[in-house]
Amino acid sequence: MTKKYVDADPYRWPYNGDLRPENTCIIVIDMQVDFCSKGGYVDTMGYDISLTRAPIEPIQKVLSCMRDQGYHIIHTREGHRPDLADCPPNKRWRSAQIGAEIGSAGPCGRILVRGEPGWELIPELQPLDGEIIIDKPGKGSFVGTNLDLILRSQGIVNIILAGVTTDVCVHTTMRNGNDMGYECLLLEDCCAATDPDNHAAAISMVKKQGGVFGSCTTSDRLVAALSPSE
Ligand code: C5J
Repeated sequence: MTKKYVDADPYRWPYNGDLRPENTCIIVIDMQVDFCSKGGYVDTMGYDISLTRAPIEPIQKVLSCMRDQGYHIIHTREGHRPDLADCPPNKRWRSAQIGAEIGSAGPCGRILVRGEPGWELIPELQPLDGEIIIDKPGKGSFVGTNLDLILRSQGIVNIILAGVTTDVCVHTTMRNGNDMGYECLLLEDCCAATDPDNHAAAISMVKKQGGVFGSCTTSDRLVAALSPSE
């Protein structure tokens, strides 16, 4: 096997140099209207959506490269059933405390409810035909979904992570994935949090202990590694 690595911190990724389109995916997490657009959940909570919109362009660049090379592309959406039967009461209560109750009507429809305009992926990052979409009721992408079964069935062992928010859904997915034995890479400029300090802290946490949850890089370094050499 010819080994291939992405220049990353704190270690070049993947650890074993087995980087191929067949065994590697990107998971673009929750780039939904509710997280990135005016009138959505994040905006209603009073956070600055310019932060969660910042990764759109770098993600587009990475997706274009990975699609060209035939890598697996997976998208996730956070959302609940219209009857909210899969929304834990404490999650609903917590969201009400901050003025954006899950299931309540807002400018983008019912907040974080499947099928509503706010739950849709943003127009700039629409999946292409054949790309997998995972609907998840929680922060992590593995709990309450068939993501692990899909990855194992497809022979995917390397996960590249992008999306929002770095400190919540992206981190939970990365931590769970790492514990399950997946080799994870966080794309720093393809993620964002509602607080820049939390974004920086979340990246710093990954890099501790020699890469306790995986490694970190940027869109440019990933594209340079994946692009065919002249
Ligand atoms: C949150 C997410 N922050 N996608 N969800 O509730 O990070």
